[in-house]
Amino acid sequence: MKRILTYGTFDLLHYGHINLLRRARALGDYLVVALSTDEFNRSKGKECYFSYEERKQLLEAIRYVDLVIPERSWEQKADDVREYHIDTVVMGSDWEGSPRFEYLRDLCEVVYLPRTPEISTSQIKSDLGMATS
Ligand code: C2G
Repeated sequence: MKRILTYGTFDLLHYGHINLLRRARALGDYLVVALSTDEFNRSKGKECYFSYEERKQLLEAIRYVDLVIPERSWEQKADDVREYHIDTVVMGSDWEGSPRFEYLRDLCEVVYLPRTPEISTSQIKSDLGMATS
């Protein structure tokens, strides 16, 4: 049973997120998504359109997602890998080589998947004339 873990905000869920989740799940048998809490997002200077509970509900409806847990800090990842017996952490290529993930190589595999071009939550917000943060 190969267990995969990924992190994200997943606000205004879109096909770029789905492409990531589908490919991450395909690398194993079980996918855990650590979802940024509203408080953690505020610390990242992000204000989500959907609350944590709304974003969690959307993620739990996706066939590729087996479990959603809260991401409350940058520092929890090693504990998450241990607690959920993770084999591989998967992120989009915008995180490629980031020290926020590379240190996990002592504990598990780290894989970066190509981002889906042309779509992002901030792009959606600007196209809709919403303030992006
Ligand atoms: N993503 C993608 N293609 C896009 C947009 C997003 O592959 N067009 C991927 C990102 O690379 C990320 C995941 O989808 O792996 C979630 O994206 P965000 O919600 O923007 O997550 P982010 O703000 O990068 O938060 O601790 C790490 C953070 O929680 C990651």
